Amino acid sequence: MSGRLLIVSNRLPVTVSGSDGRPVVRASVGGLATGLRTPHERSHGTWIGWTGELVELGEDGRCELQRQLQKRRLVSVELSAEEIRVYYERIANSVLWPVCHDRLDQLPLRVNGWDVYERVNARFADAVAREWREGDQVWVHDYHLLRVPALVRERIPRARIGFFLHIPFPTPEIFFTLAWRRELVEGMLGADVVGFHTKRHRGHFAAAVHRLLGINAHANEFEYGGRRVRAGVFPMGIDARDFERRAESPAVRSEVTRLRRNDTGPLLLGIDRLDYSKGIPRRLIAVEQLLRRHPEWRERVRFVQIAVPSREGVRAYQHVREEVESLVGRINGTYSVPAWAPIHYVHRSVSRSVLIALYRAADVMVVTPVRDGMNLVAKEFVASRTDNDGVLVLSEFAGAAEELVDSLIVNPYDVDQTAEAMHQALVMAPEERTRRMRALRECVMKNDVQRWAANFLEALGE
Ligand code: ADQ
Repeated sequence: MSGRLLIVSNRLPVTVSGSDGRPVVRASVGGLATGLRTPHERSHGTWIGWTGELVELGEDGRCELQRQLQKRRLVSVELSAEEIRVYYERIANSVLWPVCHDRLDQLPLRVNGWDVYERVNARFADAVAREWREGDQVWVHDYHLLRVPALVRERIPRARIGFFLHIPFPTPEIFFTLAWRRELVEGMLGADVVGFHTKRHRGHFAAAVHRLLGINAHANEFEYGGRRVRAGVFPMGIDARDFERRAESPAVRSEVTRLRRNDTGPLLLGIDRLDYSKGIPRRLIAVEQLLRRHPEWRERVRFVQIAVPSREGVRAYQHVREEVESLVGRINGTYSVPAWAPIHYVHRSVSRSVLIALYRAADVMVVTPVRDGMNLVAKEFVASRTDNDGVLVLSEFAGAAEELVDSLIVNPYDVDQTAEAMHQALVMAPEERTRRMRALRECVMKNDVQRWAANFLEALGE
């Protein structure tokens, strides 16, 4: 690649906190931040995004923040309180997120604010136009910025632009409920390469383009606006070597021993952001069904659910939290005895070493979203299992199911089937567990996040 890479995402790959009015900038550990770190550094490019809501910094603090961001070659796009509320919390998280996860029931009754979404997307495009130099490539990420590729194209017609959607593209029937369906699709078509996690999401996109604009794809390419737009499939991976290395570390080993202490019963594990797309309520009911149908697991099996607080300002997220907590209470109330409870529910984020220790200690990892773009938790579990043990129960509606075919695939809406898969995982013979885990590991270790970024950028460079 000759030019630089300009990465554009809603959030910058850092978190900013404050101490005594001075900013503290820390690198994020998220998948995107890790995967794009190398291309960002190697190409000496810029990363354009929002810092997240800032604590009170004062004039000096703000200057200091700009200096620190500049050192990391990050450019911040600032959002007003109203823009955060409308562009981020309403349009992105309360409208686009539920529609892309097939949850029309979560939509507000009246949707307005597309003008604010457009205005913020235009601000990101302006920032790109200021940074762009001849030969640079632009890589835009996710549903917050669906209009950005077209808006950059307006400003720099000859720019090389890529777009990647991290969440599902729903079927046209569902996508068409959005008043701005046409503008959004045209926004994405501003790119030269539009990437998805799975063939299914790409298929839905192609069907939407056909029905809205009458354009057919040939060999996954559209002729649009006198250009060729390629729709590609790039399943995202994780920093698999890093998980593998940490899983072997003394800190993780001693944490596994601590988790396992005084306990001989098997451990089932769920780890998610607390989001209605992740299928936590039905997963809890499946655990209940497991205890009902297979009483031999009572007072033996433990289900640990870690749910990271997420988007707490959005009402739908408060509802899902209440639903989960009431189910945990009901199921524990029914099945617990003084020395044992079936469900251990933790509503907070855990450190990376505890996270990996949990992956290592689990007998069965239960990943049952009702809809998920990819789901990196499933891959993190696999990468952490250098012991070639542990069983993955995986929803057919997670993008990861297209690749991780050696897991036990379930339909999360079929609670009885999910409960039976948990049972099957618990009684699975060691040889079969090993055979399946080896196959899963081969896939996850090979198709890691570095490879994902390299594949996308190669397609963009063609
Ligand atoms: P998410 O919906 O956030 O991502 P996911 O892919 O599972 O979902 O990634 C979650 C990340 O958060 C993982 O790296 C995980 O380790 C971390 N995490 C989860 N729970 C945690 C906890 N309790 N404590 C600490 N860390 C925790 C969106 C899409 C996905 C897509 C990704 C990447 O919704 O479908 O896979 O982007 O494209």
